[in-house]
Amino acid sequence: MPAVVIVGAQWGDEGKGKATDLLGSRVDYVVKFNGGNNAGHTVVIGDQKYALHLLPSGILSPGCTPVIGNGVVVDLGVLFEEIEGLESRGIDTSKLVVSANAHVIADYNRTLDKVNERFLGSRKIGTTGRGIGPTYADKMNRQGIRIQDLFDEKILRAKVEGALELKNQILTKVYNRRAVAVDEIVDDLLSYVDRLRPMVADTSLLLGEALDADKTVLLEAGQATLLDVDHGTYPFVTSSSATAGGACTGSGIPPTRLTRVIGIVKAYATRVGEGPFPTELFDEDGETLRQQGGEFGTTTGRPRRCGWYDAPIARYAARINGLTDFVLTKLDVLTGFERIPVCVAYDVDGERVDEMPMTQTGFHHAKPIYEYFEGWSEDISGARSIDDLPKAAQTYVTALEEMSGARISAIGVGPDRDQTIVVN
Ligand code: 2SA
Ligand code: GDP
Ligand code: MG
Repeated sequence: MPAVVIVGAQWGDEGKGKATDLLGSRVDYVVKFNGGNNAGHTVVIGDQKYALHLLPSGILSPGCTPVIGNGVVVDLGVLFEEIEGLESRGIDTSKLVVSANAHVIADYNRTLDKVNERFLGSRKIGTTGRGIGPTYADKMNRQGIRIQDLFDEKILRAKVEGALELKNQILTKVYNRRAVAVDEIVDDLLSYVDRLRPMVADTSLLLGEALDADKTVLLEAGQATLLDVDHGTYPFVTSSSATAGGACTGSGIPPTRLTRVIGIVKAYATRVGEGPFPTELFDEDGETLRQQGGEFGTTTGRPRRCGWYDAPIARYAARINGLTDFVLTKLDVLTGFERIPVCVAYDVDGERVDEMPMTQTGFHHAKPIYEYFEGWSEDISGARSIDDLPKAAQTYVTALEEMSGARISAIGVGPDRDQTIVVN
């Protein structure tokens, strides 16, 4: 009855999609438990490339049941667009199950996300503009619309009316926008009901029964540890629980049933949006990482900020998530650098700090203390065992493992499913 969690150990885009897809061919259920269509996973299978935003990566593995858990916020337009896109490429999506307790992203939440950001000006978060924050705010404020509400028009209308009462005041009086009509929202949401009905289930019951029957469940995080609303670089975070704890609350699988927690970590670091990033590079090396690593957002196409590997962050992720192991990705992207710096600790206002600083101000002030590793120039994309890697790459991987607080069980040397070294 294994329940395995996959989380991002940095700021996202570590390659969780590929790792989930790799394991997905051997599991019975893949569950998305947080976030919404702000996520972007690119999965490459042979000559086919798939960009997924809302659907769990397990949708690409025949035999696997993909589940959208209660912790997810669902944009119904995007859901059906993605389903249709995959179906037209011959992918069977009929097994998809959606939690009755998941929240829906209403059109006014997308509007509010964009106008909030504009209003914040230089204090903006750099969100994806998909309505994620306002939808989670409604959930916490007990004004959210859940999937199950769509099946009772009277309840749906009452909830939309309630949600719009204050929002229309804010939209018209603060943001100078037009008021949103209740009918507009209700009609839009109801237009999905017939297609949605067969997919909706009590997913925590479904998953509990699956584990009882010795099935394997993979829980796939969107975003990452440093973007988690509690444990990330608040306020420069997403609005959901992207860590292992969130896998439980966002799926209804209790902590005592989790058997493995895998942290996906890139051989360097990237971040999208605003917020502190101690190892960020503003020079040619940063541009080389961006180009060689294809570091552009899957959802918005935004260029990702790039920097060197930050070991205190990886250790933090290992601790917060209770990682059993790391999957190290994109080692191939470092090929060609003569010398590779790794941040081993921070200098915070003249003091050496070995762990993630306690306060955000401390983290904003953190300057990386680097250790330098010899690079390699050989193409490593064909390596399938540690012994196939040049000595310098082996030394780099061993050093990261020692610094980061959990063993490395696999190494990515290219985007393809097969371009992976499994470490025994
Ligand atoms: P939001 O939209 O409220 O979740 O934004 C809040 C912060 O979270 C960051 N965030 C992300 N960072 C990296 N990748 C993400 N997904 C896409 C991808 C990004 C894209 O996988 O490529 O396409 O631009 C993602 N989603 C949210 C965001 O940048 C804000 O800092
Ligand atoms: P996610 O959000 O964590 O799933 O990651 P994304 O899909 O947004 O970004 C990771 C990108 O790196 C994708 O384009 C993957 O195809 C690619 N990728 C994953 N693993 C590797 C790897 O080991 N090497 C290289 N070169 N690319 C990889
Ligand atoms: Mg991504």
